[in-house]
Amino acid sequence: MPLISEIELFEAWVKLRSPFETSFGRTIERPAIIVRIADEEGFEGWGEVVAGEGPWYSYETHATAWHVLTEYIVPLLARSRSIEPRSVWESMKPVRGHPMAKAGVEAAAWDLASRRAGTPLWRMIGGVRSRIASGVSIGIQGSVEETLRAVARYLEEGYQRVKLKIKPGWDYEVVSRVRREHPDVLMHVDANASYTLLDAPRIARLDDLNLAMIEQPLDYEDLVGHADLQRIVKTPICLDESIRGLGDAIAAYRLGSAWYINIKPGRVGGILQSKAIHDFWYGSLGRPVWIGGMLETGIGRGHLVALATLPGVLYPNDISASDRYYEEDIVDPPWTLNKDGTISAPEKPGIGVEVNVDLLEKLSKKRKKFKIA
Ligand code: OSB
Ligand code: MG
Repeated sequence: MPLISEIELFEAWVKLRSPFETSFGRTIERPAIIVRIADEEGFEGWGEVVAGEGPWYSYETHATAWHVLTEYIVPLLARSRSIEPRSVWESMKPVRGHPMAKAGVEAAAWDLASRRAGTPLWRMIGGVRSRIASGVSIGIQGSVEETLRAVARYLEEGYQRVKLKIKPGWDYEVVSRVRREHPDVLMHVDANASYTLLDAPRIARLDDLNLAMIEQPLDYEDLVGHADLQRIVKTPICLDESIRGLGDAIAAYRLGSAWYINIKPGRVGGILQSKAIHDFWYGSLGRPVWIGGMLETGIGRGHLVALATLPGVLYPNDISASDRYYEEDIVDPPWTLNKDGTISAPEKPGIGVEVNVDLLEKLSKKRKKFKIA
């Protein structure tokens, strides 16, 4: 097996087509640290670090990820030099935490491994479907009318389900209006940890609205609170921020904190950890999972598409087409939505799309190449 010969990091800044607002803030332009790993035979693989500009969704930021990657993770990989995704994961173990930084590197190793094998990544990790169900996550808008317009537009495009971002003061009124306009649409809400248990009666009003789930209503550290809330609220709870690894998934099950889990490789440290959670939640418990998103560029989206082909991914994902996020994506071809509201898992090797390196370089404010020998 050839060894790692180069690791390259790009700090790209990508502009969203429209601002994305959640309970924790508004994003217009976001950093995307892109990781490229090359081996001695000239094969390469790409990954994306989903850490945000500030420590709002998680404690990681693009700056902490850059620091941990350049000072600690790259030196560890330079010592082991193995291109095998499992060894890459093992060699990063001395670094505690920082799952987004690790996931970006592990993702590049998976892309590399599947390009070398001439296999689509989704087949290599055990995927079972060649089209994945696509949903759309709709940020907090300026008004109910704007929300209704956004929902109508995305449904027109064919998305299979909508998720509305909510927060205290922006919840029942807007969601009930959307429900009235679209009585049969598959729909859920995401609070991004903005409520407390004291809001339980307010959250329980949502039970009238036939929502598939309520995503992360309470604090990310509060598994017990979610279990208490689930005894009051009938709509199934889905955990996002709270699930940082398999241990959290097991605890959430034991406590009864959630019926669903959304899996984001960046949040849990990569594809192997994502698979472990999938295998527990679906394989052992028989409960569905779905794949969440972090407004990834087409590179990170490629890994999400691959994960969404796993057998237990049985609810539409936060994986939308490139044009839902960006005027111009950094991959070729861009991700597109089929008429039936699916995205096709490519038959090409790796994540199945090529990186537009010229555009990536143009968008990058920082760039660092490590020759490994
Ligand atoms: O909570 O799911 C979330 C985006 C950034 C940070 C957190 C979340 C989101 C989304 C967007 O909901 C999902 C997507 O990439 O389409
Ligand atoms: Mg979420």
